[in-house]
Amino acid sequence: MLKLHLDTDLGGDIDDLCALAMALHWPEVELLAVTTNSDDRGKRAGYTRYALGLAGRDDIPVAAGADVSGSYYRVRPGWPDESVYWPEPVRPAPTPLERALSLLEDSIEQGAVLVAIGAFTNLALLEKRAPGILRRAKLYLMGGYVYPPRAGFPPWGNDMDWNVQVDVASAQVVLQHSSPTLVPLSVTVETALRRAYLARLRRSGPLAQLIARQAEAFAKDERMEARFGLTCPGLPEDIINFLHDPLACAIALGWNEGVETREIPLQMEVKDGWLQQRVDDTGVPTSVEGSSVSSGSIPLRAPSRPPTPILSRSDHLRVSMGVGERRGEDPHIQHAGPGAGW
Ligand SMILES: [Ca+2]
Repeated sequence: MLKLHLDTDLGGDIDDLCALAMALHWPEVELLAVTTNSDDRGKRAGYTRYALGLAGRDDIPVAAGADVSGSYYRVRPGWPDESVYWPEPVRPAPTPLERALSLLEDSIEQGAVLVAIGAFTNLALLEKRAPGILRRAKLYLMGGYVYPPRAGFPPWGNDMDWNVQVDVASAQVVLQHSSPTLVPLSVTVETALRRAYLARLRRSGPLAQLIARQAEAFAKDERMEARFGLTCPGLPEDIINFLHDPLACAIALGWNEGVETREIPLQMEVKDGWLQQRVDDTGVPTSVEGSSVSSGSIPLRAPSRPPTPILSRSDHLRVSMGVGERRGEDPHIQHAGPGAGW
């Protein structure tokens, strides 16, 4: 049984909810705990508990980690309208930060795969509390930006790498003190939650129905069918959202169809407050300007690191949000069969 820990910003972009549902239904996986980052007095933790409750999994510990009041973040994430996205008011579930860090630490010590699908604040705070721990973690990060998306997909740049750029200081700490596998935006933009899936989601379990509800609301708010479905030849016309976080989780859990993971020597630096990564075959340590670090202008020196595993495409990524084949199960990620349109 593979052990898993999710560190999430569930409650904003709906792909975290999809990732959670997928993880709960992935065969031979035990979800040890969920921690939230960029939380707001336990709001995300409350949403997470609510979602776990719909799946009958109140037994899984949830703790609220780094809070938006902590001045970690470039911007304060916005919140979708709770009365539209959730079927009833959801009670926040605040907990002490130390509780979240302890859950993370326990999961790492138990050998869990740790998947970070939000800002990396909690991981950086844990490294400060227990120096060296991240180096021992089986860590997968949804984020990083080395190559642009392929033609046919949104031509997003480094500034769209939310999980890194919303808290650059933490991303720096994590990348310097861990050996993560990066699942970058340039690959996750080749996934899609499609309107075609909604009918089946509505017929599935309570958690799938919540995803369907949120997907409909998200489609109205984000209008991705018009913005990307009609303009990006690589994407289905009925795209409601990308599945950044489910893909990161799937890769962490062993998914390898249509993708490959390559080891690339990366160096990073911060320019004008934005973290930039680049391939550096020399492997020479590079100074990193500390302009966005609380220590002010003290330059940080990146340690010499082994190459970073980074997800790439072997040919054509074929991952989609599907629903269970049997018994009205909640959704999991599944192979989009031959002939899939993207
Ligand atoms: Ca997320």
